[in-house]
Amino acid sequence: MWAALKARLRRRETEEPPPTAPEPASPKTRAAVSTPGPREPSRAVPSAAGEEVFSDGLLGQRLAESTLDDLLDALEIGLLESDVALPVVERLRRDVRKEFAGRKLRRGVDAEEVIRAALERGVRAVLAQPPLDLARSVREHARPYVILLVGVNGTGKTTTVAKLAVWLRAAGFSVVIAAGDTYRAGAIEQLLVHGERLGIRVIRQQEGSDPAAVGFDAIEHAKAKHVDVVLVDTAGRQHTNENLVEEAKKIRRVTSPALTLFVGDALSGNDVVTQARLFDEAIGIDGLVLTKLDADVKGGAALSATFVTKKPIVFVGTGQGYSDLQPFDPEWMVRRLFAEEAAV
Ligand SMILES: Nc1nc2c(ncn2[C@@H]2O[C@H](COP(=O)(O)OP(=O)(O)O)[C@@H](O)[C@H]2O)c(=O)[nH]1
Ligand SMILES: [Mg+2]
Repeated sequence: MWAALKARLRRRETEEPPPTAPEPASPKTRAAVSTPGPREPSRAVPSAAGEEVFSDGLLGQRLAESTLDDLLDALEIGLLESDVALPVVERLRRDVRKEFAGRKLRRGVDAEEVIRAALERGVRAVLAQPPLDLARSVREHARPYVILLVGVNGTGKTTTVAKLAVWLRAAGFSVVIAAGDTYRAGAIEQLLVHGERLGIRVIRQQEGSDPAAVGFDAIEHAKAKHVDVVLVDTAGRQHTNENLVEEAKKIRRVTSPALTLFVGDALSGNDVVTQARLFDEAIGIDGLVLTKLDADVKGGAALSATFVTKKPIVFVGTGQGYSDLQPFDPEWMVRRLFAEEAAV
């Protein structure tokens, strides 16, 4: 995210030199403008560090409101382009504005760094939902601990069920899987393959059967065999699909999950935010799993989904392998978002 934002802020500087610079540009600056440095020809004002957003003329001066607005507009567009949803953009914009309010930029203070620091603080605050420690939650809960995974088609629910099974087993828990996507024979088959590879029991019925009944069977099995955790896969559903939403409500009612996780694909950008909110309204979710972060250069979707739903990100999917699932660490996310170069 930061790498793209930085590029946008610098582009803005090149395209629109501040019209109301309160000091005349120094001869050095003018010379730099007319003969751009050979290494960075697109930069209007190469500085010693090659990093400033503003020309020397602005340093040591209170920022003109119009310049600040310009800058915040560029920032806003950059954030939107990084899949950061509008309510988050507005909040971050306020954070950065506050940082600049009435402030004099001293010579040698890099405005870009000021923006970066304000944004980083804002992002940390956005990500600071009370975290959910799954291993602890399972340990403290009655048996079996039921986890229901919901989301639209293709976001990675079934893959996440398999990854979660591996993660839970490594944490010392026994696991059974309910093949609750009874819509397609392929979905049941997909889980059976995972189950076989991993040596994990998959409870299923035939295609077209009632997924709530499959969940119920799996829970009965877990009770009889003292299995710690039941993972319930479900069919992908659009929040607009009334029947499937009703069905999901029924699965929820019958299985009374300790944890309902919304699985969202980070690559679907702002859609993931809308989906998460609507799933929360329709079914009720406790947390988020964001998948395909390995392929997501923008990074804003994760930020937005947790801000809008006020639910913690519990896990992130970072690949197609069984071990490509990590408990969410906000600092990891901050490092990723503010990497100087795009992560992917
Ligand atoms: N790169 C990447 N691909 C993933 C990740 N999670 C799932 N996928 C892929 O996304 C596709 C859809 O996954 P699936 O679990 O079938 O989605 P479902 O329809 O929600 O059950 C599959 O090709 C998965 O391998 C992830 O974290 N990273
Ligand atoms: Mg599936």
